[in-house]
Amino acid sequence: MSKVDILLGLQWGDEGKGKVVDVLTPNYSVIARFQGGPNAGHSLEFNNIKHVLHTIPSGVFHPGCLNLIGNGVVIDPIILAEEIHSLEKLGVNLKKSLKISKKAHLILPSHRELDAASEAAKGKGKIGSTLKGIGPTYMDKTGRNGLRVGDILLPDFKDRYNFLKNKHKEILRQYNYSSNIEQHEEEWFKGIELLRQYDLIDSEYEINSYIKQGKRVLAEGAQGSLLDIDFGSYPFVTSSNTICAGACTGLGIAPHAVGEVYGIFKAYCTRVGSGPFPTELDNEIGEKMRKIGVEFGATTGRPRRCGWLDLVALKYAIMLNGVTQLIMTKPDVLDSFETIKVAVAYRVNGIETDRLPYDINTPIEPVYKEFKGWMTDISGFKSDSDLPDELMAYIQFIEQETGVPVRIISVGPNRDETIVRE
Ligand code: 2SA
Ligand code: MG
Repeated sequence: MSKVDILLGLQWGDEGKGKVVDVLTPNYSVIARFQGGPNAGHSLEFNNIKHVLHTIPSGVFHPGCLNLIGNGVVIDPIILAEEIHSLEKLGVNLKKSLKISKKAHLILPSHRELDAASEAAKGKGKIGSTLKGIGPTYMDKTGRNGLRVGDILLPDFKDRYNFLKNKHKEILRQYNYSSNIEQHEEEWFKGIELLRQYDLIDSEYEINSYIKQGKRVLAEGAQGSLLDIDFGSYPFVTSSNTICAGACTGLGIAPHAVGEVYGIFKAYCTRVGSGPFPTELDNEIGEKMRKIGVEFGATTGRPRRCGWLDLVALKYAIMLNGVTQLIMTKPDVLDSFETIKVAVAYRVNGIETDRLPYDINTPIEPVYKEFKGWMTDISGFKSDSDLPDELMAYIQFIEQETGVPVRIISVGPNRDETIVRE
């Protein structure tokens, strides 16, 4: 028997999961996605070429590794087909290395329209969704109306599709939203044809048999813990459980089958989309982080909001996930910052607290601890013994506060810019 290790983001996404999964893949036989869909943008870089994955797990660049899209994922056949084609151009053959759960739900062109209509209707209160149809697809899943990947094998699939589309059209009419669903249908059905050529499986059986055979499985999270549908700053969240528990429901594994939980966080914070961000720096310091860290949405290109590391939120995410090992990314972005701040508590209504308030409209004043910046280019460093003392002091403080060791430090986007600590 083996265990399933889980790697997930501890902030608002974009912590660098794609890169780290790609680095860890040689230790695993299977990489599995368990939630989210093409809202995700997982960036990987090697040989100085950047690759962005949306639906396909980040193990694809390692021959021999099996990539599984679990039942908890939502799939847009158009985007999946684009991803498959661009990977094929790079010589990656997915026919053998990609398997897809029959129970994963399908994003219809009308789901995307509904996402746009819902956001438009919200005006200033919009979620800032990626407009990929994620929310409406999960709504149909829990509302028991959805179409699943396995349905494409049924003789009446087209009828089911039309039934759901017409339902959506009715809702769009109520929104008074003029949509153009039919324009995307031809491409969507082409994507469905492509899907048919892949191994569509009962992934819960498959993954449990891998565990029995002692194969090593890594579950790859998308978005971040603070965007979790239950524990994020609702309603400014995504529509799936991004935390560790989501891997159990999104893959069909028992809690006791979970092994290590790798929690990945940036040395600072970013958030794309609306919602509270207590340590946000809406000034030249935040601008500097965005510029050096190239903080733009990997899916939408939107500029990401930037701010200092928030230990209150980080500890919350560590608690929810039972993180056993921490992975820190992008400290190199802070190489030229003379002072670095970390929020160690919040002041809410004049009272200091180490908890996130229930009401997201509650004004939060972060209580900061200041660190001296290292003012050194760390990008070429290969071992933690080379790292400047000021950075080590920063890391040790985080370890002390969270009680979890920082095992990996990523000092650049490339595969080889990774320090694994003993
Ligand atoms: P959605 O589309 O319904 O899931 O949006 C709901 C909220 O979740 C946020 N969200 C994300 N936040 C960070 N990164 C994501 N992936 C892309 C990236 C985002 C992009 O890697 O950069 O390109 O803009 C992601 N996906 C969803 C979203 O911003 C909403 O706040
Ligand atoms: Mg991303």
